[in-house]
Amino acid sequence: MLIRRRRGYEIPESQVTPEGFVVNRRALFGAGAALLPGVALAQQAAGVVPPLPEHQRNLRFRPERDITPEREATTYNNFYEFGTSKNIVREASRMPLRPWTIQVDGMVAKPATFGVDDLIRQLPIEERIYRLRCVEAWAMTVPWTGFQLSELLKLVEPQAGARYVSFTTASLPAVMPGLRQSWYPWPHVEGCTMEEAGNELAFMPVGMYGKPLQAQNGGPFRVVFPWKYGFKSGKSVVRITVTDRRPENFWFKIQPSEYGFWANVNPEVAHPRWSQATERLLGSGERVPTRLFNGYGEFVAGLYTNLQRERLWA
Ligand SMILES: Nc1nc2c(c(=O)[nH]1)N[C@H]1C(S)=C(S)[C@@H](COP(=O)(O)O)O[C@H]1N2
Ligand SMILES: [Mo]
Repeated sequence: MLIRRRRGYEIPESQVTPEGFVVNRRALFGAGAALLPGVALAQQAAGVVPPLPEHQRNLRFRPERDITPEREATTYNNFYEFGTSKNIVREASRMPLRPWTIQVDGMVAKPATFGVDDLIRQLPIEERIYRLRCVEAWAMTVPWTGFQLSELLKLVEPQAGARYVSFTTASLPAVMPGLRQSWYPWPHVEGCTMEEAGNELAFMPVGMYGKPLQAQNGGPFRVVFPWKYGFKSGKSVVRITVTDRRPENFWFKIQPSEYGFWANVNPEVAHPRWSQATERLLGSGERVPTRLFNGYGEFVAGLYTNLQRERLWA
């Protein structure tokens, strides 16, 4: 299925790019003109979020249930930087999404800082419908647009000996009231192993429902590990570090007895305070059985066969 460009969503009227300008900009892409960086920079300086380029849905990843209504998925959020309620859209909308850069560093041959729009242009983007399971036992099914994490890592060439990858969320005290809650170990850092990062499911969304990713869902750029509890899928990422040491993740620091490093979904391993056997679907409110690895075992079970002594499920 072809995702058509849509214009004028979710950004203030004053920032909507006039059609003529969009067409000109695309002509410039085609020509690979030297003017392009200047145009892109001018747009960024104005805080304009460009529409996503056309892209295809990848049918290899089958949701096996209905897509969550867009309204539900974009208004019921966990994003503690903006507050601990599920209703943080208004606060998050104050976060400027351009310019936005991602620093990729650590044990890589070619450390680099990328502008988010450069990545969108350089890397193959596609749509994937993934299930997302929060550790709190609600779940949604979302069409993400993005690229595979492995494609980004290829650009920086991880070195031999690299074992983990960490993802750091933006810390913007001026727009993130949650950062004042100083008992939380900001910034939000989550991580995975190199093998997990190389798995084809590890995805970096820059869009959702065919549109650029909004702030409340981790715009402009986040990570998603669909087989793990949602807290591993860090939002609004500004830094990706390749390292040989296991990152101490945000939720592990808050409550190590409840939230570990691996956090793979397993219906048979209860959270210390509630069962994980079933989950509530956003939208319909239906309760459905939770699936091992959130239903992605065929892709990821092999990552864990030699890790039986690790606390893989919480
Ligand atoms: N930076 C940051 N990333 C975060 C969180 C957060 O509070 N801060 N919450 C996590 C949790 S608990 C979940 S379930 C998902 C929710 O993503 P969604 O709001 O897009 O559904 O984001 C995860 N990523
Ligand atoms: Mo979550």
